Amino acid sequence: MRIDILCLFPEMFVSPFSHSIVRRADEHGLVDVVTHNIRDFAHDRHATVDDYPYGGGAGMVLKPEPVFEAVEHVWHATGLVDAPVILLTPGGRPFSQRIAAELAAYSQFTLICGHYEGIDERVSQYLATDELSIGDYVLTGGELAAMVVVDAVVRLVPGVLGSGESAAEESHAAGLLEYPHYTRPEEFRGWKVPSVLLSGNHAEIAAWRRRQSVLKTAARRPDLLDNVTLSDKERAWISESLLNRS
Ligand code: 6GU
Repeated sequence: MRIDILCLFPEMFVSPFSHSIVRRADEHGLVDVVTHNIRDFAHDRHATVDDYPYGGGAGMVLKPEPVFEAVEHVWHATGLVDAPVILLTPGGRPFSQRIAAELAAYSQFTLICGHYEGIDERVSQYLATDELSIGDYVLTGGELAAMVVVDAVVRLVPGVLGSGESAAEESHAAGLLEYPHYTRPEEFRGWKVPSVLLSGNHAEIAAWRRRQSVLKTAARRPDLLDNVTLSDKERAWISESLLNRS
């Protein structure tokens, strides 16, 4: 998989991508992440990439020409023109595990990091194939959002996670939050590990974990339950726990 990132601060990616799972994926030749500075595609000798907003108002707007030309440079360099071009902006579709999995199936995609007060609307209309946001808060630029998207996608690329790590069982993969984890010691400062986990009874352990996942999701993220199929018994667990709370 190849991921091209177009941004104003490519240096921001150096440390995160040289420590995380992204580095391992890169070393194994599974993922190639290439950053580009939009400023290198500016037209004037001052390398201007922003300008005043038409109609007035506060802040500056990222000009369209350097962004279009940076994407066209990627197309020329890779010979592929039907890969997704994703604009990272607080106004985008909410990024999710489902979208991460969809992106992980592509052999290539491009991320554009917005900046300033905004980016010329023609990038959104005529260049980007999608727009993503990583949450309901405002970041200074799209770089941190790009790191989040790359991390979430890369760990889903086949072969990136080791055999001991599973992307299938974890939070959100099944639409539920993950069950609690414990490791040694069996008792820490008087707090014991739930005895079922020490029982060696795999069916009981699986049932306990499922129940924990269902109840935790119902308590913290009931919105997630709209997209999950639960058995009658699991629904009863939830009703019972809600009764016990009130
Ligand atoms: Cl993708 N960009 C910016 N600037 N802020 C954000 C965001 C993206 N997602 C959430 N906040």
